[in-house]
Amino acid sequence: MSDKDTGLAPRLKSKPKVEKPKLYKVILLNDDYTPREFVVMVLKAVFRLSADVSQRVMMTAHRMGSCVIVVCTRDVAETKAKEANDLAKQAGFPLMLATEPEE
Ligand code: TYC
Repeated sequence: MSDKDTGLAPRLKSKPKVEKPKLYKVILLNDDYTPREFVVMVLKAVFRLSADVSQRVMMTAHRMGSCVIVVCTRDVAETKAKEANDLAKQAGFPLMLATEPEE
């Protein structure tokens, strides 16, 4: 008896009902003027990183030119980057955080 006859054959690969959200990186960019302590303060306040992790992330950006802080949904990434960029602007520092889609 073939599948056609019984009508009981399982449907082939149905489309997943919930799409995986695309993920975005929040990237810390180095500059020559923002004080290290200010960068660490922003990482602790906006991203809730520990003092130790904030220091490491800041030093990685300082040495390498940039450092990924977190990977999250687009909405969260853009909100956090804006919060941090606004703090820097208010304080008069050129610190910049950018977002970019993850490959
Ligand atoms: N390079 C800055 C300095 O020497 C410190 C710094 C680190 C600035 C990381 C931005 O993303 C940054 N004062």
